[in-house]
Amino acid sequence: MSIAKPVLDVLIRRPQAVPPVWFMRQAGRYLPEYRELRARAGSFLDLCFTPELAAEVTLQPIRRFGFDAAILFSDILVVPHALGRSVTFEAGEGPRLEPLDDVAKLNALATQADERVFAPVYEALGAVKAALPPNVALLGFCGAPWTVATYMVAGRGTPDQAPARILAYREPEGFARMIDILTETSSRYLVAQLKAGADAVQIFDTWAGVLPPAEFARWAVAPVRRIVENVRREIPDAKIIAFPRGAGASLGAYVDQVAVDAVSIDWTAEPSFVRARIQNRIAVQGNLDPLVLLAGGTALDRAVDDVIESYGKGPLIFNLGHGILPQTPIAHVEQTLRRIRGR
Ligand code: 1CP
Repeated sequence: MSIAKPVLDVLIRRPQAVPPVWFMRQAGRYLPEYRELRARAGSFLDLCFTPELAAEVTLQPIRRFGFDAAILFSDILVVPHALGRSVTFEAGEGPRLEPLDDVAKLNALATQADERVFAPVYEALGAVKAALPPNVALLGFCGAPWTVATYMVAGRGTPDQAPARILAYREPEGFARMIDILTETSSRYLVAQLKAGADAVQIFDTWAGVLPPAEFARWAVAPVRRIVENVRREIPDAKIIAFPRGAGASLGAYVDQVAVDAVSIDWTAEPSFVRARIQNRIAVQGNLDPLVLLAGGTALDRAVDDVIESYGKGPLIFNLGHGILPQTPIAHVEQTLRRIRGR
């Protein structure tokens, strides 16, 4: 007899009495066991590409908190790495890439990823799958082409992704070539993650919300729509969550055009709009403010109750509106889980 995974039940639109819960970036620097292992691992990419270590870090928050989903420990920037771009992670400073900031570089970008780079990721998924409790879902992921492109162009995180936006206006054809390469590579990468044991995959479009409507349609909607189509051509019942952060009122059109099973929403979402326009069709995931989780206290209890009152009658996966912050006290995560689970 197979044991149900509540996250997968929600993805087929079966609301749960107690919503399943996981947190974006649940493996990471707020956990002492992560910091300890990270210090021993060498570079961040070594951690991502050593299957035993990536699997161990993936499992740490499951053991400590009993989340309902484990998300594979890796990063969205392994895709540019596999496309031959240099990617490093400086301690405390975030990622650094060799900027791809003119049309000659865009046109010289490799069309095919070095697939061998991904082998340890699939191995890590297999190891996590074997170790997970049967009710816990395993999530794979990739970055959406637009978000990955913003880091490839700027070579680092920027507040408003201006370098990529400017390049997309100036060199739309070269930019589209890069987006197409990322779309095809990411599609194959997600299919392979699902074949390696992921129960579902999430597509992170962290920077979707900086785009005006026409650019949002071209760079955020169209590529993710194609990824979903490509993945479902190979795996028709693939379960896919999208996180078009900051999409706001465009979320309705997004869900009409991108046939995902759930969207992850941020804390600025308006509940009546989301219920009427999104949750009537697909599951929602979200959307606690990571800052209220950090702040704690009665404000945290109230905010947890608000998410459940706003979305708990429909299909809901409880999550944050964006990643957990490194300064978040562990006691606040425990408080949140007690509040959700009523004990
Ligand atoms: O020193 C460290 O330990 C590095 C911190 C760190 C961690 C823990 C980075 C660098 N990446 C990760 C893991 C990671 N990244 C996961 C693991 C699974 C999980 O627990 O959720 C995932 C899903 C990501 C995805 C990711 N990486 C996104 C999309 C989601 C989001 O949070 O917006 C983005 C934008 C990145 C890029 C990235 N990698 C790392 C950092 C610090 C950043 C952000 C850079 C910036 O914008 O300044």
